[in-house]
Amino acid sequence: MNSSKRSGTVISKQSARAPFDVAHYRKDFPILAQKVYGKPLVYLDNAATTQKPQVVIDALEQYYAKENANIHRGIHYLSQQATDAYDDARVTVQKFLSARKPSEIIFVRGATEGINLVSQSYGRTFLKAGDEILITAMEHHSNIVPWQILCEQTGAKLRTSPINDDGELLVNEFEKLLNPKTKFVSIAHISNALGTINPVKRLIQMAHERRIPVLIDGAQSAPHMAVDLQDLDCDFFVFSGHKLFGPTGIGVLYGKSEYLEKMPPYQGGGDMISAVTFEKTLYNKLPFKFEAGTPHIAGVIGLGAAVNYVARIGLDPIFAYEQELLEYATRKLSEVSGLRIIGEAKEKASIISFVLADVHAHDVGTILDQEGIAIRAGHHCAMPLMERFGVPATARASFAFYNTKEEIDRLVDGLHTVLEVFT
Ligand code: C6P
Repeated sequence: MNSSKRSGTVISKQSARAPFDVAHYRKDFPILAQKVYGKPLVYLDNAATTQKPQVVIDALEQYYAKENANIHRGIHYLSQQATDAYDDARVTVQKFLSARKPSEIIFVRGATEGINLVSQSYGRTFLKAGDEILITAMEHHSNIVPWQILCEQTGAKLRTSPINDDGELLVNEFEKLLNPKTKFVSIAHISNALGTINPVKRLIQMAHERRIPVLIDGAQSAPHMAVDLQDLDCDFFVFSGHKLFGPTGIGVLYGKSEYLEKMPPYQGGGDMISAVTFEKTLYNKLPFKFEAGTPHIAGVIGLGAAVNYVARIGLDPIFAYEQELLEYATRKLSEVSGLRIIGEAKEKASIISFVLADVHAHDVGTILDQEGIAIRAGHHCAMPLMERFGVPATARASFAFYNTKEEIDRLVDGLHTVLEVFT
């Protein structure tokens, strides 16, 4: 999978073939140069959160050292500076995702808050008892629980589209589940626990043929592949800044303005109003209607810096390089005795979940940690998915564009150490 148009992603052959200067990019991330327990850090927990390049750290420092002020309120110099930087970041994100207008970009705390906003604002307004919400069997808890809460509140019903043993969505089953009662579809672009890339463009088309709105959870896609929202044509899209080399506590909800205009505010407070009396409040226009209170200004500015940084490298070369890492790691890990990869979809992002003989995933993670290797072990906030595969937990290595094949070799050596300890 190194060229062509897929799932709303355009991979340019030319840029995908250019040599990827990983040694150069690694220098942008100060944290990667450190040692853990006296050993060079190997950071393979990028699906949980990614490391921050110096430009992002500098942007945060610059804001607090030179520009700190509240936005959209002050008439003084600093407030203007902060407001400009905040508003510029919105345009940066809009262009990054190819959204139609900046006002369709709402800053939220992260993917989780974005989904909760849609479920509460759209869902509570437009769904009723007997309606159905369709998700998939590979969703993160953030794309399950908000819909369950909505179901409790409205009497709507949550349906789940099944997957096969490789961790691929059964598209025919998905289509069969779409019926006149289906009033909302919410799907992960990429599974955080399996790495599966869902054919979201096709799924969105299927839902749209039945006039059903679709939310795409882009927490794992936006940092690793080019996303063109106009091409995808989803109605909502969410991602988290901290997985995209930006700060924690900031993320994005994209919504088509025709939906956002019809939706009531999620929270009330400052900045989301145009006029308030004790009798009635008139709400502000988009996007401010959904940004009540003083936002995470530094976070937004930091996210803007992260997006600019990633866009300069290019998502197509990043995706192509990460595919190389995925192929290499899949081959090397498959050679480790007793290792079983969970999630072998044909279309995969650079995430590998596995179980190692009968060693508990937490023990795998703990011993690798002693070797300076950071992975994640557990249910990855996808407990129903673990149940589907009959495992309580997996170990998960997830790669970013600053990882190297040498680091994968270190992971494999670390797994042999685990086996020596436990057998
Ligand atoms: N997955 C992982 O280690 P927040 O916490 O709001 O930034 O992102 C939530 C979320 C939503 N959807 C998907 C597909 C995700 O992967 C995540 C976060 C992390 O896999 C933390 S559990």
